[in-house]
Amino acid sequence: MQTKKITAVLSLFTALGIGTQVQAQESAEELARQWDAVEQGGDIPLNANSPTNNTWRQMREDLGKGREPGPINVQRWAGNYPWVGMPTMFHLPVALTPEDLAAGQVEIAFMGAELVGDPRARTWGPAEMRNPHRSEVYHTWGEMAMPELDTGRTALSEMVAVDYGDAPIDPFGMERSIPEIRKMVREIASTELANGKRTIPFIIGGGHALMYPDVAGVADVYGKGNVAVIHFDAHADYSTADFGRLVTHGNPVRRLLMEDLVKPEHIIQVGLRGPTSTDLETLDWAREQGIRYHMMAEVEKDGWQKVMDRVIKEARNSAENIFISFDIDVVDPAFIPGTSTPEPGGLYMRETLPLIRRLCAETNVVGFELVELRPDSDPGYTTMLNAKAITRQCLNGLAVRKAGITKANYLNPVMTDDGQ
Ligand SMILES: [Mn+2]
Repeated sequence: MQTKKITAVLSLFTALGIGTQVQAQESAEELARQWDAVEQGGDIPLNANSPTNNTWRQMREDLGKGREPGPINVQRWAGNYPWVGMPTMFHLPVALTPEDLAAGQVEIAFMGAELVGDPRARTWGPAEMRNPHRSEVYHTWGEMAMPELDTGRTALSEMVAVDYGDAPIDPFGMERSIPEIRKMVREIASTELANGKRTIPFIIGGGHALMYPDVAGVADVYGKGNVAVIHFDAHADYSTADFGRLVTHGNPVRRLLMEDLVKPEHIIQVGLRGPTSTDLETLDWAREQGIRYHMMAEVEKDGWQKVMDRVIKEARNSAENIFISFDIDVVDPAFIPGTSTPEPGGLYMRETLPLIRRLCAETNVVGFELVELRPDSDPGYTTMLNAKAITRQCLNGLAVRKAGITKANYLNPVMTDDGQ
């Protein structure tokens, strides 16, 4: 019995390509020579013979086997608080295959992408988004879903949303993960719905190098130059200091432009104030390109309302499709200590929420990412509380749009006036 079990486990490992493969024996001298190449300025070799070389991206082949396609509700109880049950994004049902997305006519698919590859941690973001804590736990899916008290909409009841799981991530470097993330985003965005729209990927990160595969994956579907990026960030993210990397968390904007995936005039930046990846020279470059930016100095000079109106107007006059790239460090560190590059003097939550809601209600958002979460330096849980509120505000805006409300800056009259 025991032997039978072990044999079964071993054959499973063989099927997955794990462990049982005999590694080609290389001599100590040959192995040492790999370092010589690096010492002489060469590239870092990967060991293609390693039995675990590809396990992180080896997809299970039985994801849809033996069941009808469609979202799977993994919660046992029809109505309960999300600290009871399986942790998924907002307690949502899960989907595992493109067939699930199509069969369920899924409008929003959450996806985690814990992209690493930088010495300062940006880890646990997707896991913490699924982790129910404190007051935001009341915001859930199912019978216990509650409305937002500004629009009165209950997005997760009015729209079909799922947790699509995480992108495959090479835990020791990011170059190999990036094409895999792009593929998964493309897979979500390719799903055609009966209403003529497509599933909107909501990506939770992970470092901001994600902007490259996330926007590229959406542009693969909607076409090069057909997607505008509303980029919330303390930093401009067009650094030239890439240390030889194809893309880093400091330069995804530059990379998207280099590959003509996005037109410079379709980059609209909000909240810049940090000197890393931004200086007078890089701003000169951005102005020459035609990039639009709204720094905190502009907010100081003109006030938030004017800047917010400019962003909405520019977004509406840009490409037909909008991608929101939200680097959590755009918000003041008072509200979000849990990020790796905090910059004081940022947006308040009271400023952030209406702009996110309005963009998602008043423009055609086809993708959303929330990146640079670092919950291990979030002692008061404010970062995750606010990250979830920002995400919910976009869902809220999408529900307003779905309800056919076209009024600019819509707020439910009951919420803004007690009628007395
Ligand atoms: Mn960034």
